[in-house]
Amino acid sequence: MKFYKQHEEHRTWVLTALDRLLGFVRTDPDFRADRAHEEETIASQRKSVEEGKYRIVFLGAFNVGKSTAINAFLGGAYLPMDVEECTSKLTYIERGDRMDLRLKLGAHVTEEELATLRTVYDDLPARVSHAEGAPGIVIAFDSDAPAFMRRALAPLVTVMADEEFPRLASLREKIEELRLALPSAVIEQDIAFVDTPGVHSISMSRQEISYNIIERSHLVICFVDSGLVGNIHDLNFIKRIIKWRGRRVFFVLNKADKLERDEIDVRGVRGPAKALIQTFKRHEIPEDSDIFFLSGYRALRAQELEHGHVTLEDLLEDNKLSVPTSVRERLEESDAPKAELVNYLLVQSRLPSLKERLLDYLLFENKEGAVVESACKFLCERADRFLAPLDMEIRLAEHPAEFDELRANRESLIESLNRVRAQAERTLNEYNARSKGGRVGDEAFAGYEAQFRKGMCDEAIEEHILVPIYRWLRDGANLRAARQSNFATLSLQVEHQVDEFVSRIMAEMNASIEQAESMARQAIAEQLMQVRGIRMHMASPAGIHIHGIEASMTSSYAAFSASGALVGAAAGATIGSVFPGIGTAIGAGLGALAGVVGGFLTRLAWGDEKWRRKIMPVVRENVMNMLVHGGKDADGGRTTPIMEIVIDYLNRRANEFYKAVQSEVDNAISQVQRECDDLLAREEEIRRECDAILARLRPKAALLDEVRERAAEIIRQTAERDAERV
Ligand SMILES: Nc1nc2c(ncn2[C@@H]2O[C@H](COP(=O)(O)OP(=O)(O)OP(=O)(O)O)[C@@H](O)[C@H]2O)c(=O)[nH]1
Ligand SMILES: [Mg+2]
Repeated sequence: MKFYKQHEEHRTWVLTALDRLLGFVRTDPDFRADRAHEEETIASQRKSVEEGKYRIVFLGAFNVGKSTAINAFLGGAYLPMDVEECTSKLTYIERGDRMDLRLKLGAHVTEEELATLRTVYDDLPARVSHAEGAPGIVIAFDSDAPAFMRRALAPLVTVMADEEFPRLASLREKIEELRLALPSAVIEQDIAFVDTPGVHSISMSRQEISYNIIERSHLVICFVDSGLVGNIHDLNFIKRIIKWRGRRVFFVLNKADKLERDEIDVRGVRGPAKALIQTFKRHEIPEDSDIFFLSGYRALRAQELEHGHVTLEDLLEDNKLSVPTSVRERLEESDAPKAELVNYLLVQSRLPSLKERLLDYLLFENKEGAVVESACKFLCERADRFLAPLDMEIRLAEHPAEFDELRANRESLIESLNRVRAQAERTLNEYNARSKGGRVGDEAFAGYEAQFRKGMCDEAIEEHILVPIYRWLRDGANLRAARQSNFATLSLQVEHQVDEFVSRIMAEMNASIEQAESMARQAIAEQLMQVRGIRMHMASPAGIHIHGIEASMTSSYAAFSASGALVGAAAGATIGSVFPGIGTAIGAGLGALAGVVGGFLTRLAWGDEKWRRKIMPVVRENVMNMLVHGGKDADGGRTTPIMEIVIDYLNRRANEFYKAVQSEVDNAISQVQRECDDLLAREEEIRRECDAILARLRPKAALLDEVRERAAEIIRQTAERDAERV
């Protein structure tokens, strides 16, 4: 009975689990298989669990006590019993919501037959109606009392009905089988009893019984009158049943109340059991068949008393029960004689042990009928099958390949980008050192300005301009020619010297600038190539689809080549625009020189040496003004010295080159950076998508997993229990 409780629990769970599965299959968008088909399979599985009955067929000669024993199992006299041959129809007894009786008919019932039945049932609290669908009649009861059912059955299933209810003969003819539904307190959930007419009965052939009933049943209980074991009729028939697919047969030696105490011996050492086993031997029936003694009558009466269908006095007066005097005396002294009698009769009847063995066998040994277990296998298999695609999706969402690839890719790009950025910074710093002064490795650079200032220092001016002029003036012819030309030739000579001097310094400067810029240009070009490499890598990481990458690549190539040109233009254009300024400055400076020297000196009649001494300071002052300090123009305004112009140019050139290069690098890098940001955004998008998928799928998967695990657990438990038994 402990097992039965467990079985009931499992059964309830299986029904709920099937409903859950059905709900998933029916409506869930994440169910990925043939909906209609699965729905049908689950529904039919559910139906078989719901209706899953272990059918126990009661077989045996007429009058052996089959109907009485079933009544005893039910705890009330629902089925008619008689001292004469009684049952004439196959009758199923199952559990239902309330008491009713359904007749399955071979042909439609006539209104006349129905009317007759209603008349016969006149004094019963029962309503007679047509069954839905196939031909049949439903008799619904307003009360559960066994007597009402018994009385309703009497005109339909008994042999004597032919005499007592001849008007219902045509209806009886049509009855193929009867189904009794009894309320839940009376009968176990998964059990159906099948009452059959005595094997001798003419109303049903053995053939019919074997094909229609035995095949659809799980246990056959063969009833033998314990007083008549010697002449069991249908042993060949019984033998066939046992051999037939190994159908289990219990032998019940009934009416054990008529036996002497020492005759009741299941081991078969003496009494009817011994006789039965000998008969088995003769007929080659396996001797391990279970043999029980039973007094169905005692069991029934005990329960009738317990349920108040009869009184204590009724039973004490029942001769068939033959309650011994010792028991009667005990009852007289008892505080609860009713309970005591019930208990005494039940124990004597041996019904409880038969019932226990019977449920035990049906629910746990009888594999063919193990509806719950097979439903568990079904649940396990289906849950697993439905779970597989969800699991797969969950795994993908937990570790999306695309996501990992994107991230790894992005991280490596950022790394290379940072490397390029550092290289570019180093290059620009080197350029700064070369142009503004500083160190590059072991090498020290003065910078453009310092280099230029050094080239144009006083000593250099002295050496390269003033000394040659002085030397030129030493030539008397030159001096005279200068005086005669109002110093125009001197002016020309100074112009020539200044021009040569400035040009030489500028050529040196240009060489330095060219070197610094070309080194920077080359290094930066390499770094930009790396950036381009990064971008190209971005465009085609394996298996990743980044929308719009093609378009952005194209535009970036365009930007790259355009800005490459820009670097060159920035450097070249400034030089061109500054050199004419130097020319103007020289021209303006020398123009002033000629005027000044002429204005002071033309009228004096000095000797050559004196002339030279007077001229040289003026030349010097003007050259210095022109180159270094700045002089006065014709309107008295200050002229900008060449030094300032060139230094200004050099600084502007260095700054502009630096800026142009830096902005190109920045552009290229920030373009890549933006694309990395896009990748990051895509990663986050994927992450969000995955999170949404996980949030949606995980509860469903958990549900399926729970069904699968619990079903597997039940299967395991069952297997363990079976192993234990062996
Ligand atoms: N003494 C005694 N009599 C019993 C017992 N069981 C049944 N009987 C009686 O035996 C007779 C036949 O009982 P039924 O239950 O109608 O027998 P059955 O096997 O259903 O008979 P059919 O329906 O004709 O096949 C009735 O008078 C019962 O009271 C029992 O355990 N002990
Ligand atoms: Mg009967």
